[in-house]
Amino acid sequence: MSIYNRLSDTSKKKFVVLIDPDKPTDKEIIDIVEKSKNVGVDFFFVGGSLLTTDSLDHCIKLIKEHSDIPVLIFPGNSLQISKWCDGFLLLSLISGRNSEMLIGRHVIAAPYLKLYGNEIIPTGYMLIDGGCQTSVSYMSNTTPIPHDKDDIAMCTALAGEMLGLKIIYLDAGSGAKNPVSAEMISKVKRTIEVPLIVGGGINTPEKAAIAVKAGADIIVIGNALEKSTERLQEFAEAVHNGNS
Ligand code: 1GP
Repeated sequence: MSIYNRLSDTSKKKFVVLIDPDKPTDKEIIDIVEKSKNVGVDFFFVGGSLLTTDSLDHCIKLIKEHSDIPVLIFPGNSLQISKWCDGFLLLSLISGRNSEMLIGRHVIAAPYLKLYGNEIIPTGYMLIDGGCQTSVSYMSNTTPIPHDKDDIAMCTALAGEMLGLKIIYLDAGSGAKNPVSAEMISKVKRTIEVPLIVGGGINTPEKAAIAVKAGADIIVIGNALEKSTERLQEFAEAVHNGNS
């Protein structure tokens, strides 16, 4: 089954663990991978707004040595490409108006992605204000959609879908103070037919449950699990218990 078919099976809510390859040691990566297998994590996303080491390939290979959970690159820039991943979220940052993030970087990355034969997931990536400046909004030089402007988010997601993007990702940014609101998630979900990923600032299982209940199909957790894996199982249950 293709990665996209798995992502778009919306009958089952998906739990994604985001790993920033720069941060953890090998031992920490193996630890979270082993624990992830036990609790039924559906995918790993790997990437970061700014990588300062040449760790992407190594991180992906290490994850794959220890599990069969698919690994998707969630790229922070066009250098974050690897032939070892199972899929690649080709992000068009549709909440912003920076042409480099809408198409420019993609032109540079496209021949390498073709060469590596990665499965490409064309993704409408939308940054939502999470109450603080995040690395991704700074690095992408884009302004997030205001937290309470549900109508702008709905129309942006709809336009992304109409342009042919296969999945929409609402992201408050890693470490956001406030996650995307339940109201916005639910309105965007009702507006589009493609699967909806939600992440950024979901730092408790309770917040994950709220996002799932509001209509998120796929939940991404990064920061909270970097700090501690203690609540990994609770996160998994919060997401998977939302299955319809
Ligand atoms: C960020 O959606 C991801 O792009 C995850 O965010 O690190 O805050 O969980 P957190």
